[in-house]
Amino acid sequence: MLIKKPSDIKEKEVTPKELYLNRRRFLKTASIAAAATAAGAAFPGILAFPRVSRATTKLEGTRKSPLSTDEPLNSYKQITTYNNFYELGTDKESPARNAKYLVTRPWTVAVEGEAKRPKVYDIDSIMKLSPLEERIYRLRCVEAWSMVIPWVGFPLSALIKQAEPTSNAKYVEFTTLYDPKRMPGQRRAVLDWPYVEGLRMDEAMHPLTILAVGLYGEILPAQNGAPLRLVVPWKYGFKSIKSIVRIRFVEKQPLTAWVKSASHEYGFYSNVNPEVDHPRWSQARERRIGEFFKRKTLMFNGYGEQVAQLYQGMDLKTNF
Ligand SMILES: Nc1nc2c(c(=O)[nH]1)N[C@H]1C(S)=C(S)[C@@H](COP(=O)(O)O)O[C@H]1N2
Ligand SMILES: [Mo]
Repeated sequence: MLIKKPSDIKEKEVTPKELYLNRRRFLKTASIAAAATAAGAAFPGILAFPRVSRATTKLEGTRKSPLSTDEPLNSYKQITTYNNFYELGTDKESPARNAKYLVTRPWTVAVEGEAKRPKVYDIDSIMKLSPLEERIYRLRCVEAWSMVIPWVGFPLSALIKQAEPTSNAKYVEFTTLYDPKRMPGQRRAVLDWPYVEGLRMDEAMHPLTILAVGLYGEILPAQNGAPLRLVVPWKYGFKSIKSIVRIRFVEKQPLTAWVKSASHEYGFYSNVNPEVDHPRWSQARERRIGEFFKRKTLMFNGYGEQVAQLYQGMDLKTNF
C-alpha cells in the first residue's frame, strides 16, 4: 500500500494454465493427505501425517445469506490473481504465484486473552463451529479499487460467543502466521511482521463481520488468506486480515500493523469514507476491477444503514 499509487495499478492476470496447475496441485495434495489419513487410521500412533478434512476443494451445504449484495460478481480469476497479501509479495500478481509456499494444514487458531473459555482450535473444528454461509460483499481497498466477492464463512460472533469474553475485553486483536518459509515476503521488512489487525468489540460482534474459509463455493485459495481470514465489508480491505493464527481479547486498542507503519496515513478505524482522503490520494472514487469508468465510493462502503450507529457521536475525520 505504501509502494504504489492507484494510478500505477494495472490489472494483470495470470494465465488460465497457471491457475489450472495451481488447482491441480491442490487436488493432488488433498488426495495424498486423505490417503495418509486412512493409513493413519489403520496404524494409529505410527503415522503423523497432516490431515485434510475434505478430499476436494468444494464446500458443500452452504446456505445463502440475506446479507449479500446483488451486484454482479467479480470473476474467480480476478479475485484470485489480483491480491494484496504482502507476506506473499507486494505486487498484485505475486500472491497467486507464491501461493504454493503457504501450506495450510495442519493449522491451529489460538483464541485467548480476556475470555472465560480460551481454546486452541484445529482449523477443521473451526469450520464446523457454525453453519457455513455464502456472503456476497463488496471489498473496497484503500488503494481505491474494489471487487464483489462471494465469500463462504460464518459470523465472527459465533466464535466470540464460544469464548465467553470477560468484561475487560474491549477489543479483539487478530494475528497472521509468522513463518518466513511459508510466507517468503516476511524475509523483507516491508511491515513489522507478523501482520496484526483489530476491531472494537461491538464491530467484532456485528452480524456483517465474518470469518471466511472459502470463496465461490470452494475452500480459500492461499492468496486470499487461507485457511481463515477476517472480512469486514464496511472497512478498507486491509482490516480484513488473512491467514489468522491468533484471536486475542484485550482491554486496550491493539497496535495494528498499518498504524504502526504509518499512523498519519492509516487509522485504527479505517471505515470506508469518501470524505476523508488518504494523505496521498483521494478516496472519493474507486475503480471496480474489470470496469473502465470509476464509480463514487459510498460511505461505509454502502453498509451505512447497518453500521452507522456504531459510530454515533464520533468524529470520523479524527477517528479515521
Ligand atoms: N496478513 C495480511 N492480510 C491482509 C493483507 C496483507 O498484506 N497481509 N492485505 C490486506 C489488503 S490491503 C486487502 S485489500 C485485502 C485483499 O484481500 P483479497 O486479496 O482476498 O481480495 O487483504 C487484506 N489482508
Ligand atoms: Mo487494501
